[in-house]
Amino acid sequence: MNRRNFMTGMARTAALATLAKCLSASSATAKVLLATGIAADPRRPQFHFLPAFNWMNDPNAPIYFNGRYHIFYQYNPNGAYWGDMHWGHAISSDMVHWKHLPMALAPTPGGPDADGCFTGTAVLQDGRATILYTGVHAAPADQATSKDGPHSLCETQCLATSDDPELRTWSKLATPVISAPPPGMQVNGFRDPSPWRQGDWWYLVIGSGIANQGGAVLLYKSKDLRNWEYVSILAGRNQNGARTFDAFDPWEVWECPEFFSLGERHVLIYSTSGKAFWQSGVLDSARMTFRAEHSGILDYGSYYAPKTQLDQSGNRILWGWIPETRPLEEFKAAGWAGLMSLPRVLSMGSDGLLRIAVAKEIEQLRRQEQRLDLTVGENLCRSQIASMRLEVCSGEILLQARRGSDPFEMALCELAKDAAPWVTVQYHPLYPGQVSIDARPLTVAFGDGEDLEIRMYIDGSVIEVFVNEQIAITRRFYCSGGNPQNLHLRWQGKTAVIARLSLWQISPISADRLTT
Ligand code: DQQ
Repeated sequence: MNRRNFMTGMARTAALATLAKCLSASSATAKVLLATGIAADPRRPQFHFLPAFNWMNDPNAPIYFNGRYHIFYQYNPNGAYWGDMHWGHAISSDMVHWKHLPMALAPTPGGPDADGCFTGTAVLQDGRATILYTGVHAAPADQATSKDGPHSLCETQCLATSDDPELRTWSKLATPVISAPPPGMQVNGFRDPSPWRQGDWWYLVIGSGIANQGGAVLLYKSKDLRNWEYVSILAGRNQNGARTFDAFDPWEVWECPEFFSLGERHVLIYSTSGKAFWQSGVLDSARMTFRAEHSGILDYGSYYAPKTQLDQSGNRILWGWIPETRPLEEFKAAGWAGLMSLPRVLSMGSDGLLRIAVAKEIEQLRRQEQRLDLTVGENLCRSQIASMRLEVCSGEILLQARRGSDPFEMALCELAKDAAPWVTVQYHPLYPGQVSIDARPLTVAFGDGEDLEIRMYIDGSVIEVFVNEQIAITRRFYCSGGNPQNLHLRWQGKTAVIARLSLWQISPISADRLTT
């Protein structure tokens, strides 16, 4: 970084901080100026979805409806920090390019969601779009279901419907459809409803935690989405034999649960303590009990509160919130915080383990492939790798490498000499069932003779890394200075292990980085 870049960067940050403050006063001029700053922010992703301004967190109610994809998300219209939860909304024909629509849900003064419209799920009931979501309002401690710092919140499950072909407008029921946790149950949280249709019934899971027992997923059933009967605890820390012996926080809540069939099995996902988890197993649909057989982590990096939908071909698509990892004051000043992961297709391996792959739709953004010519011998391969570039911090990398008797390492770096790598991938034949990402060893169930396959999607300040469709790890990077970085690869070990190495530039999804 040179001094000029540094000064430009500092000046921009200071100006954006002032503008972010003005924005809470909703000044149109401030918005225009902030947009200008955001459009020039080298840390702002260009092919991931995020709102034009301000804070976003969980994906909400993704649904394919009327020939279009809709994504809703937790949104703070007042600035780039968590609070005053509304639902942002965007529409797409391909899950890649988005158009922002007006906010879909806002708190109703005096209503059950007066202090926030929290996470929820969309379903179609007789063709009509219906959302179940958690409404929160401040309540005395003895009526609270959750504590947010010094504040006591009452969480109830609310319902809204839309008859608009673009789901722009929603009508809320005035009273919650589930107004309290099961009688006698002392909960640490009661939120994020996720319904599905099964036979003649609607079922619903709600994220919860039972005092001194830990996280739990509560199961309800209904004939009409409006009158709900509590059934049982479907899963939890002390259920299914899973995770029972870990040390746990007595205030633990399993947030954003979702339960769905995938291949021959059923899958539960939930988020807690900053990580998103999955379990796969067997549902006894007569008793409505779930026996987990396998479990894992959906993403080892900055990734939380994922939510799924079916795409137009019936694939199970996972969306997740990628949070900031830089200090609050920095992202507040930037005027934006949080983004949506790329759409990930989930499938079930015959071994009962989850497989995760980025949706093929993203490939339309590829341009300018640089592919390593493997026929030229060791020295020329090395110089080819050294000359490959990803410009302006926006691209995709695919590595396929043979797991033989030679160790190797691939690092993604800025061009500056001796710059610390942004991501390092290592393989060592002493540990044939492992790959290390940034020195963290991760177990991969390789088939006989199966190559190591690494895919990376690099975008401004985020890198999504995938290993053999089994492991995902999302990293954040905040370059200093005012310009996006050009990146290159450093290879250690014999290049003869490489079966394929390709880099693509990735096109932005909008002209102005506002993802409109
Ligand atoms: N975020 C929402 C909650 C959910 C949490 C509030 C998970 O509904 O439990 O913004 O990130």
